[in-house]
Amino acid sequence: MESNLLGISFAGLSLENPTILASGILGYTAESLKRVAKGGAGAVVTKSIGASPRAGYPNPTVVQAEAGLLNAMGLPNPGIDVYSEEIKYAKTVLRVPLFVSVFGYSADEYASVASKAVEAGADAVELNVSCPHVKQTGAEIGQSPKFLSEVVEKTKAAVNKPLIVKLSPNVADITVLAQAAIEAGADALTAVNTLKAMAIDTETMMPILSNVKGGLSGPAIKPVALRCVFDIAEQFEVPIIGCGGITDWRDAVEFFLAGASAVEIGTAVADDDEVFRTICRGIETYLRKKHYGSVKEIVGLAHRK
Ligand code: RRO
Repeated sequence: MESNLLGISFAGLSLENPTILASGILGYTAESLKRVAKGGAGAVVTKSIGASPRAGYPNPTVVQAEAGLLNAMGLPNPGIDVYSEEIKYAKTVLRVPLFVSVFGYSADEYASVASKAVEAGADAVELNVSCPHVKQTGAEIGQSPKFLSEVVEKTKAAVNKPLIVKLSPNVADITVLAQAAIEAGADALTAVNTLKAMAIDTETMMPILSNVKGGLSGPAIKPVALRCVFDIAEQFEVPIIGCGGITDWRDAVEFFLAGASAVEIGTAVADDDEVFRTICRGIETYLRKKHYGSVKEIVGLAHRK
C-alpha cells in the first residue's frame, strides 16, 4: 500500500489510511481489535465503555434487516476499571491508533470514563452520545444541544487527547447538534450512529428484538448518513468521520466527496475482516485514475458550486 496516497492527519493523529473500525463491531478484546488492524484498518474504535459493568439486553439483540442489521445490544460492557487493563494490553499489540468509545449517564460520568480511558492509553476518545435505544444516555443526550454541550465541555476539560463526538441521525437537523458539539470543544465529529428502527415477527405477531426497538446499520442507512455528513460539512470546517453503510470503495469515496476526511466501517466487517484493505485498494485505484495525489484532495469536492 502506498501510504502517501492514503495517509491522513486527523485531529492531530497520523493515520496510515482513512478507514477505521466503527464502534460496536468485534470491539472489546485487544485480540479482536488486532485482527481488524491486520485487515488493514487505519485506526480502531472499541465498543462503548461506561463507568460500571452492564449486562446489556437479553436475546434477541440482533436481527438481519432488508439491507443491514438491526441491533439493540443495550451497551453491554465490563466497565472502565476492568477495561483499562484491556486498553493497556491493546496498546502493546496494536500498531494503529486506538480510539476508545465512551458513554455515561451524566456529564461528570462521561468525563471520568474518558479520563480513565486516556490514562490507560487511548489515543483518542469517541463520545457516544447517540445510542438510539438506551434510556438516560446516548441519543437522549445527543438530541439535546444543552446536554450535549455540557457533556462535551466537561469531557474536553478532562482529557488531553482528541475528542470525537459521534452524532445521532435521529434528529430533525443534525447541524444544530454539530454546532453545539463544536462550540463545546469537539475536535472532530463522527456522523452517524444507527437509525432508530424495529422489526416484527409475523408468526408471533410481536417485535423481534427483546428491547422492541433498536438501531439500523448497513447499506440501508448509507444515503441518510451521507446526507448528514454533507449537511455538516456545508456549514462547518470540523474534521468529520463518515459512518453508515460503507461496504466498498465507492461508498467511501462518496463520503470523502461529501466532506468526510475518514470513514468508519462496521456492519461490512462482520462479513469480511479484509474489507479495509479491499476498500483502500479501491480508493487508491480511483485516485490514480482521477489523477489525484492524495485522498485529502477529494474531501468535500461535492460542495463545489
Ligand atoms: O449497544 C448498543 O445497543 C448500541 C450502541 Br451503544 C450504539 O451506540 N448504537 C447501537 O446501534 N447499538
